[in-house]
Amino acid sequence: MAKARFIPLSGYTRYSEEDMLERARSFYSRLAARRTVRDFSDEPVPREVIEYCLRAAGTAPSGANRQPWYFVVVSNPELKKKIRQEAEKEERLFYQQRAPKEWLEALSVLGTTPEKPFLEKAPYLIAIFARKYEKGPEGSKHKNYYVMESVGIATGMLITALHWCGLATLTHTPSPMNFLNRLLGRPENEKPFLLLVTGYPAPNTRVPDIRKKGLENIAEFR
Ligand code: IYR
Repeated sequence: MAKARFIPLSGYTRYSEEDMLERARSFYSRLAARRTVRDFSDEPVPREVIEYCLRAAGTAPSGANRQPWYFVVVSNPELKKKIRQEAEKEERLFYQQRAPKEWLEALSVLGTTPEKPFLEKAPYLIAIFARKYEKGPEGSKHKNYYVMESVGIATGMLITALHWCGLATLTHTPSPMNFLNRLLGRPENEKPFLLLVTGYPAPNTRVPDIRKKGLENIAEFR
């Protein structure tokens, strides 16, 4: 069994209470300005920005530090087209057959449809995979822990990082999305988690008139 090794905590910054409050306020107001968009510009985005945002996501905490995530960044137009075709095939079935009435009702405020032009238009589709287990030599399997929690946290950090850089995102979950393994050549120990569409919003993009709950409705202190 590996023995725990410890090193000094470096890079930690403590702020005065006044500075903390200022940072908390301004971070909140930056994040509160984030909106999911479904209408993207095809303007290219520097790849290095995406690389740093992925590095930021890769700093996420994870169960037993297994870092059970894998990101495939798709910009190739033919590949984006194939992803769109497969996603729309599933989405048509979802909207026309699979989705219960109650679900469609819940979605009605968003105005979503099975048409997903953004999958070809946006410069980057980031396919996020959750690695259920790791493969050792001779076919042995090593379980990962809290995989969905870990990948969810990393995805949240990725969305935050991209927003911080001025990029818009759309968390897209065609269901089922196993086709991503096939199109992107990912192994069976990886489960598609979501497709994060990224780029600049199209000029004059409009978004649904929906609000976030206030603090009093999402938290309490005891
Ligand atoms: N995957 C479908 C449906 C959809 C489901 C949820 I939950 C949303 O918040 C939004 C859409 C689609 O992308 O249209």
